[in-house]
Amino acid sequence: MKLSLWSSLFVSAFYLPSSTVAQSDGALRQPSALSSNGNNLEIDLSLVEGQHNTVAADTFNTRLLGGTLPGPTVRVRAGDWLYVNFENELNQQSNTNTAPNDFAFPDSTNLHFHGAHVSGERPGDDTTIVVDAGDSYRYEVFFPQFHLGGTHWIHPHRHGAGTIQVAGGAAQVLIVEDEPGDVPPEVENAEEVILMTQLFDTARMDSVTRRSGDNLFEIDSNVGDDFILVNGQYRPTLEITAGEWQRWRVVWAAWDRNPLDLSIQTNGNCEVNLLAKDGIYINDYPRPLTFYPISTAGRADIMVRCRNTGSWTVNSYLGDLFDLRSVAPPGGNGAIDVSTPPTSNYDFPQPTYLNDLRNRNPTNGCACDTYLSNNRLNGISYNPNLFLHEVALGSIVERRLDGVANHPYHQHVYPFQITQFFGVSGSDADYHKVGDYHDVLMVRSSNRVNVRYEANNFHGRMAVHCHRLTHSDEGMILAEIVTNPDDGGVCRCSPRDNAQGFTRPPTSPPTNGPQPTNPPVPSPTTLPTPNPTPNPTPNPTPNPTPNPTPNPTPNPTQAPQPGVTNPPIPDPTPNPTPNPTNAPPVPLPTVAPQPLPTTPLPTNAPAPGSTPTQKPKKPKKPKKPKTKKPKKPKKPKTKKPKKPKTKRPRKRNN
Ligand SMILES: [Cu+2]
Repeated sequence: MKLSLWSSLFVSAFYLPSSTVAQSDGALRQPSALSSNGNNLEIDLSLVEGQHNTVAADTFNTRLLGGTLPGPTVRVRAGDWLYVNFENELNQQSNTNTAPNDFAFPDSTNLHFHGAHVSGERPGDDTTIVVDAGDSYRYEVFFPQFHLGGTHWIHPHRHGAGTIQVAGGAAQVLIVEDEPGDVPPEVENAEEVILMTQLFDTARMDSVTRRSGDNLFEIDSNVGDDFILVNGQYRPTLEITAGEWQRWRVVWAAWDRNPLDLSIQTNGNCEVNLLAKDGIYINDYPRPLTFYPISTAGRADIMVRCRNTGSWTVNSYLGDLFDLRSVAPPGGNGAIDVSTPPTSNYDFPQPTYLNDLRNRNPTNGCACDTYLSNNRLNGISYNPNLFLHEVALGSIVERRLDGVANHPYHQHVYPFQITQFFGVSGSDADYHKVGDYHDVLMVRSSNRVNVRYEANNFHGRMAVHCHRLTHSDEGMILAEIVTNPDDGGVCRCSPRDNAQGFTRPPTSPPTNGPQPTNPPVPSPTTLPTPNPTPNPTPNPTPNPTPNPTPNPTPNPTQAPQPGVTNPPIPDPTPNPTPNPTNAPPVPLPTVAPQPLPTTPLPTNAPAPGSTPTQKPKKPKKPKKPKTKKPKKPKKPKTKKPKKPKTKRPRKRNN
């Protein structure tokens, strides 16, 4: 916007500090990438102290994944194992906060694979894993052959430290590649642009660091209390060639309340269509939209093509986010051809974990209320040994969410389909439609939303929480537990208020489930789990419950027993969980802390009873995980050239 000379002088003289002048970090850059060659991906990744350079801040000292902001993009393919040799290279500061459900443990960490449909059990996406300063952990994450291509992200998820680490910039994009034919030609051929957007809020971080007892994070902003960086850059410029499609992979890698409210206003000079949300293709692409209220932690894939040259500002809720500059095609006479419309009614792959559940009834007992309020879910504060709801594997599950006008509700492992709103309106109604799948959802105009998911692939822990990480760190996080009906697993709800929750019922491993092509290999390099933290986060339940657990574990105070009733499992969890019985004395928990999986589930394997429509994947060249010991400081591998698109038959389910 052009201001007159007088008003410019007036504004700068009276309203803005002298340092607040138009600033930019220049042309938009893409994060570096670590790519699967189609045969699994093994990476070394560290959380380290680092400095970030941007015109937005003079001093910017923080914690970074891979040493950069954002960290390197991780690109995997369906059917891959992702092995992450993860090291926490932070130094443990003295006197940091260790209080439960508070901003605490700033130098302790772990990883979450946000949006990935993968196991929530270790050595996969289990966010109860704790990697303390100086320790390491080898994540082994299996992306099923039927995993849909999409845009996700990776960030630390250590309870108490989520805010300080994510809000400090520790995050990276995770992409599951499309297979040939998965997407329409204009999408497959589009230039890809990653737009990793991260919020920095100096005032909030002052409070978070103070309560955490942290002296590492330090930021000296030039541009006010809060600002958003795109790929680590302040107000960069994105160039697009007129007449050509770009696929924007927008990640709102955030931790606070506000949806991104991405606004792409080009006066009709550019076509702008929603393609996918939270890494899942919508069922009515191309959905033309210029305003995107992407929930905290959500993603939007957006197709953009400009018919004219020109320059426009793309905004977020904080104002200018980046400039979009459309330039004439090189070489020719400037002819711009936009005559071919985007593909309509495209048959995107629809794996069974993304089945349309709008007209299918929830399984008996599987429709439960989940109420987000007062830093609790259904009145329960964080407790890693307690589960909010139990789900029998194979069930269609309904969650009647209450509180989503203020709390971005997020599910790990299983994304969910919106099945009913209660009063949605305005831009919310354009962006959020019944039938859409999400993994995180806040809808300002509809405090109540019903969602469904089909629990048809993975057993075990499935974290659910508010993605305002300030709330989550203060207790607004629990997990649901998916159990095997063969072992008595049923659907059960915790009531909305004064809920008791459920402990993990005894389960036995599936007996004849399909095996992953690359079964988990005992990995001698896997380091033992970091020792139990001196102050275990497991707390006595805040609301002592008079009743014993519905399924009391035999001898909960005894150490986990090797499979007495179950056949020996190869490679029992190499990472023993902190033994609750060794914890310092705590007031008698009324819900007995259970030794975590007495019977380790082969959680990375497709569950038994996985739908037969998911054909076993084509055998890949067997590749053993490398057995090398993770080396100490090792920089992320350099980007490999994007591999040529080879035909790898996609298993479609429908
Ligand atoms: Cu919240």
